Amino acid sequence: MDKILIIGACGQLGTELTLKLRELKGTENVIASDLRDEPIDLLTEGPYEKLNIMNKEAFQIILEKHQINQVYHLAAVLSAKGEQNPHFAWQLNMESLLTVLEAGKDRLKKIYWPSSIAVFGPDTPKENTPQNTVMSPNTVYGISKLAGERWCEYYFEKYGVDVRSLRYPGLIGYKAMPGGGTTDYAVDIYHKAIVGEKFECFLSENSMLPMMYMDDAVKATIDLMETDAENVKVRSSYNLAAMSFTPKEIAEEIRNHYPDFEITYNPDFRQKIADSWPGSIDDSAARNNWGWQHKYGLKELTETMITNLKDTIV
Ligand code: AKB
Repeated sequence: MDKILIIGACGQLGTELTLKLRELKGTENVIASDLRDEPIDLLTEGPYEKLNIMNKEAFQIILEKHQINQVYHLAAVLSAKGEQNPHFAWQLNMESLLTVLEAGKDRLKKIYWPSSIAVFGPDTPKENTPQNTVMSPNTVYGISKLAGERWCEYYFEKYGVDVRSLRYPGLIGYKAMPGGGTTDYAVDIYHKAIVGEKFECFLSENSMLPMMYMDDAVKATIDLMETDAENVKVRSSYNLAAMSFTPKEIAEEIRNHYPDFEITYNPDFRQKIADSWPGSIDDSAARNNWGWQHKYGLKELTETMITNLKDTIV
């Protein structure tokens, strides 16, 4: 039986992944953990542990207590926040991964760890970015994700640790807010639109970035974790894609629902980060190796975000 620990369960992806895994594996078999004393409201029904993953001892105690055999390690400092405190971001993102990978040597059957399009940089081909290409990240987040990918492959090759990973694009969902990313505008914009407010975008109107609706991201993650090990041919991290759009395009799509919606542009330091990332991603390896398929494009994303946010907020 799988006993799963989610590290960073109260975050944007963690919340939705925990809910889905509890539905699939049984609430009692999925232990949420995060820095907070108590879980967020959506996660109060199942087991919860307060955990700072920098505390290796506390991590070991939780593994032992719940007889954990799978870990989803989602805790990280993201791209924009990482630039404010680079050393801390490096320390947290790297040390926590190594702690989890070490546990993979004996106790854990499988590990999931997210990478990101941030592993790419200004020298990377921008369109249809291949799985294997020039990688020259220039954010501390991107550097830590690229180094993390190398560590994942190393632990798989050297110690047989079954660690699996996806390079997420910007993730957009309505259940939990993102924090500290460059793609966060694409969540905030919906929150402003449904309450009839004007949106000031911190990226310029033509900044094209790869994005994905949360249900697709959760599905990809669980599909990758559930597929037979022999199908997982990439042990660094898989490119993953669904749609790409600019702030101007998402605003136009929102205007199909709210014709008076207004957007202004005031690019800040995050513009440089966005400019260094690809506009679109070639994820054919994921599609060919374990059958990845996305469901949501910009139109479906916008309909779903607006319908659900209207129910929860307005
Ligand atoms: C960020 O913007 O930092 C993240 C990411 C693309 O990894 N959403």
